[in-house]
Amino acid sequence: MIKFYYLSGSPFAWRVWLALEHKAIPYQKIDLSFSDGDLSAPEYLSISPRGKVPAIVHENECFVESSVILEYLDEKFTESKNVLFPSRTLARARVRQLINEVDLYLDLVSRKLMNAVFFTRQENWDPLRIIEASNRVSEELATINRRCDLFFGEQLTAADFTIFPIVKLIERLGKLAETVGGEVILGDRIEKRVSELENLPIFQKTWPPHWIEK
Ligand SMILES: N[C@@H](CCC(=O)N[C@@H](CS)C(=O)NCC(=O)O)C(=O)O
Repeated sequence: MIKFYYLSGSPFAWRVWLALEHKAIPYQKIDLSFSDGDLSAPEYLSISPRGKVPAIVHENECFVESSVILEYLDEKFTESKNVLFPSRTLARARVRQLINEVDLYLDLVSRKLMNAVFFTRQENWDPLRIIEASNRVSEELATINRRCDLFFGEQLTAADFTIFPIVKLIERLGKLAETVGGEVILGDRIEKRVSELENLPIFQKTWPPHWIEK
């Protein structure tokens, strides 16, 4: 059975959890704690050399990088009727494009906002830094929002499992940013897609346990 190394609140780990559930792949979820030092424990570093989540172990092989894990799961577990990557070349390229938009651009700016509000003590918050980071996040979201029709269709794909977790995290960051005048704009199409996904059972089931409200 797949061992799935998970950290609550990580959008990348959430992506893999959604994929496992969507494809109904049996797995054992191992909850790691950042504050307990689980990610830097030698045992975990032998699985995930950079001490990052998610990671999976399957058939004695270790896999890291959430987008690679999704591709692996899709290619390995072909008996599931639910695919993560469409078989048509064009549709598959567009799913990969969305993943790259998130991993190479949106993630970068959302980390700036996360550092400014989550990882800075509130008494040291710099409103200008927070507003600037909020604007950068909004700009990146706008480039995705404009092309939503290319990325999302009738079927759930890896594109949905990629956008949903990071948008949910950004919403939380945005609420904090608002308190000092920052504003994160998700975009109408992203907002619509995310709200449609939110009520589906797998999204509810995989909600980060430490996020109290749903
Ligand atoms: N590109 C990686 C990103 C993984 C990542 O940055 N994970 C964060 C949690 S969201 C992490 O493990 N951070 C701990 C650390 O860097 O020490 C992926 O897609 O899996």
